[in-house]
Amino acid sequence: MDPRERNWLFVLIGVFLVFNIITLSPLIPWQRWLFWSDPVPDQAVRIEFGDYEIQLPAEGIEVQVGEYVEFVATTSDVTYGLGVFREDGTMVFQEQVLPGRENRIVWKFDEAGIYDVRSTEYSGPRHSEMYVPGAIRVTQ
Ligand SMILES: [Cu+2]
Repeated sequence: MDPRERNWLFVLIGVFLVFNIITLSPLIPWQRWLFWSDPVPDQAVRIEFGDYEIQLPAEGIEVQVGEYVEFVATTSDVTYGLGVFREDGTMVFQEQVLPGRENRIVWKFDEAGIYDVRSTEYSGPRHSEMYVPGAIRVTQ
């Protein structure tokens, strides 16, 4: 191997290592709990998918900023997606909802507000109807 090639290879390996060490570090605030802790949820919210409908808890979803919420999503037929969106349409998080299992995700909301729920997995011709505006209310 040419020495210049070898040096370039070391530079690439160095860039790879530094990038991964920084982005996976517990010094990054949002990585601290996502990767480096195993929080006990303060509440669990069950969401059921089936026949192109999203069934939220009848009492609504009320969450406080900073608490850990476990979303438990199930589907009675095909694969859907549980997507949570801010009012401006930007996505907060999403997970696939697979049949035959409880699909779990723990989340901590950083900002108070009203959040929408959409299906984020194309599930069939009525997929675009799977939209629940104002589904989650997050308070301080
Ligand atoms: Cu869908």
